[in-house]
Amino acid sequence: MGQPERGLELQRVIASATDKPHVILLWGHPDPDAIGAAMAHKRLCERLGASATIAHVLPVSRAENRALIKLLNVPLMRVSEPSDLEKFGYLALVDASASETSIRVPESLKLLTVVDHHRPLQPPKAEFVDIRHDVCSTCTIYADYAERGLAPFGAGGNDDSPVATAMFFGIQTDTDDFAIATQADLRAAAYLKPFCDAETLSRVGRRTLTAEAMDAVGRALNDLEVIRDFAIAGVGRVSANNRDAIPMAADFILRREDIDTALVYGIVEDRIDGSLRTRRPSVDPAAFMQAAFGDDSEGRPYGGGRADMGGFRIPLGMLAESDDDALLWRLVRETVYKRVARVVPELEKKLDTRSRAD
Ligand SMILES: [Mn+2]
Repeated sequence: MGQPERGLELQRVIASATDKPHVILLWGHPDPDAIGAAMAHKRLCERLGASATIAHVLPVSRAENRALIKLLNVPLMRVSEPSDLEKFGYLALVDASASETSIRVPESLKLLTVVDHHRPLQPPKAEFVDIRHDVCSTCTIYADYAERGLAPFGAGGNDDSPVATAMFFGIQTDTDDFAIATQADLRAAAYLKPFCDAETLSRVGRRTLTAEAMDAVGRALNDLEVIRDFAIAGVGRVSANNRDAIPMAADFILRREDIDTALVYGIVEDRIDGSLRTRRPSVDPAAFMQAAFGDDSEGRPYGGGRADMGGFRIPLGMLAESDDDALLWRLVRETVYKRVARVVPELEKKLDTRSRAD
């Protein structure tokens, strides 16, 4: 497999790039796996003599993730302009193989490392790339490096507890509380557990949600349309901070026993934001997204996905300036239904009956 050498190779690449500061730029809304892996990467950089900053563009949208960051004191830098990234020389990506699309990365920033468990759209061009498909979490890969001797936990009298705790929680959330964990994920969790802070773990594990997110889930249930084993639901408008109410509602709807694929969407700021969840092996979320929503004018797909989940973002453009939220929502729902009807044709009829009922 050559896996033992991967850690040595990563060590070599980081240790040969200590001349300029590193930035670990998180993709999308930071989730526990990305946060845990970023902390692991930052820890490695610092052990090897490089300075590293964890940065993100989009807000941390889930209450439980904000709690994780607060409880573990995770140092995060929010960036909004490309110039915010100019002081860094090296870029590290964790839990993603392409850099965040909502910001232009300065040319001077060199993509150094990519560690991920998702299938890449294009093979990333970085000095070090470790993409594994036999794990469900990026934190598993970083725990594997440590277990194989790259800055092992607990050695050297350092307090590794916040990093280990974040990594453990990252594995826990990306494996649906270990339900879909592979042997490698379970092994990594077992390796990290003795270094975790048990109280912090149980506090972040409470999975609190905001009142707004709960309301959004309620609206999704009200709007639920079921076609055989496919469900679609809209949540209306949600704030950027509560954007994760959309995947949360999709996860919840998927728990209904007669449904195996759920698509939930809503308006977030100036765009339509949606999440697809599926339990059915024959449904490929990326292909579903492509068939329904296609590409934007620059040829980039509106949506993407991995084996069991996918998402899409469609900018509303000038329509977003409309003051008539009810009208805007009707337009959004009609557009989404029409597009999804390319994959689930019966949806077109639902739209007809619905608009007549209006
Ligand atoms: Mn992940």
